[in-house]
Amino acid sequence: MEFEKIRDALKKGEGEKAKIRGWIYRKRKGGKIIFVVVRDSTGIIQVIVEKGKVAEEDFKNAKKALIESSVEVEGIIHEDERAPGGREIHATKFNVISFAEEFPITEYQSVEFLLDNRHLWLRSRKLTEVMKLKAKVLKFIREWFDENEFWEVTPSVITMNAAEGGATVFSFDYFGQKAYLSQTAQMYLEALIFSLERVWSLTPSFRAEKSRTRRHLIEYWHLEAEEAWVRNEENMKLQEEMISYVCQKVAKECKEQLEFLGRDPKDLMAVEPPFKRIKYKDAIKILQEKGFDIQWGDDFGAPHEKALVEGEDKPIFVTHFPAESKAFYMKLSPDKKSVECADMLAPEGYGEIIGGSEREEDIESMIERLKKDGANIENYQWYFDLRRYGSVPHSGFGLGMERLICWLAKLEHIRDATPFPRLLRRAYP
Ligand code: NSS
Repeated sequence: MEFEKIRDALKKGEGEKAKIRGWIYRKRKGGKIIFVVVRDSTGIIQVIVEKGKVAEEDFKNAKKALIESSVEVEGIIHEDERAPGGREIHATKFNVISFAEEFPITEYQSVEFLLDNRHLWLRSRKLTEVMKLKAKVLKFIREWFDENEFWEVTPSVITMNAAEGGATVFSFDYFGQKAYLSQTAQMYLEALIFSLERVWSLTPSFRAEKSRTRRHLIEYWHLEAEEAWVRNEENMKLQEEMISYVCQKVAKECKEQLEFLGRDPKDLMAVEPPFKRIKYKDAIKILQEKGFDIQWGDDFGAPHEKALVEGEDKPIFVTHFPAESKAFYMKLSPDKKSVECADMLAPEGYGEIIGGSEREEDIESMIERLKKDGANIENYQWYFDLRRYGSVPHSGFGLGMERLICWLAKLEHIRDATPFPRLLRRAYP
């Protein structure tokens, strides 16, 4: 008999044979009976190891094996309402593959301790469900891009351009030249639209954020798209369609994960186009009316973003931010003070999940703005070439995968949306 997944063993009936393998999740000892809950990637099942029903050696080993020991089990399915999943296995064989040492993680542990032991804490049910959800979300996003004629491309994460500004860029020595870890793939995606028209990529992005917040990672997975012949409004349309598609799919196909994480699928079913659009200048008025001390030109912090989505059950866009507060590549609006951009804010105060804009085509205007940030203009000549040879109106956006997962999975902190979070002063393990 082949090994089967615990999920499949749980579908079997009384008296059927089962053969599973996994790790000891919980254990309780009686005199002649040991209750061992075993987990694998698909679920947990209770195994009853009874003296006399298995070889003497197997019983001794089952007694000795600590939590997280790896095991192989053969036995007979027995239906029992009290067992998780309503079935248990009465073992006929209990083979310990590796005896675990005393597992360092017990019930109540500090956040720092769990982060130090991240490589082990990844086995927890919560992180397992989050990782599964993230994999599904990536699959749904891929489907959506595929159905909408986007090509997936693979830009470099080593670059000479700090597109999102010098303040948060990591630099390093590239054989005697100063290079950066990419903050965004955008400029490379822009180069690719001239042959492929609609492209997207998923790459790590790096931000040397000096602040400790619940929404910032130093390294995050950046999902970016760029579209030829598209202006700001259509760019927003694409984003709301993509996010709605993902929410609908997650609501329907990830019920198990959502239930465990405490997210009602109905919340996500409600997410469908169109999303509300608010101009930055009106957002400022709304915030002032709500009692915030904020003026035109100020950036939004978490409390502002939370106030703006109050009462909303789906994301909203805030558009037309002041040019000074945004990157050099965003197209200036006719008023020359604001830019053709949109931030998508998730409901429930999860904050900005997407930043996008129409792209500037005027080289002089970009140079002027780059100079203000002290950038080396020479490194941008290749980018200006894109405007010199057959420029077209185009737009794009960047989605922080972990920010999206935070919202969908109702996470308190972005660190749990990625297996090995890179945080201020933490790159271990
Ligand atoms: O800086 S962004 O707002 N925009 C860009 O990088 C554009 N160049 C993207 C583009 O148009 N192709 O970042 C985009 C998103 C932002 O909305 C967040 O969801 C996420 O990237 N982001 C982050 N997630 C986690 N941690 C940090 N530090 C972070 N910074 C941005």
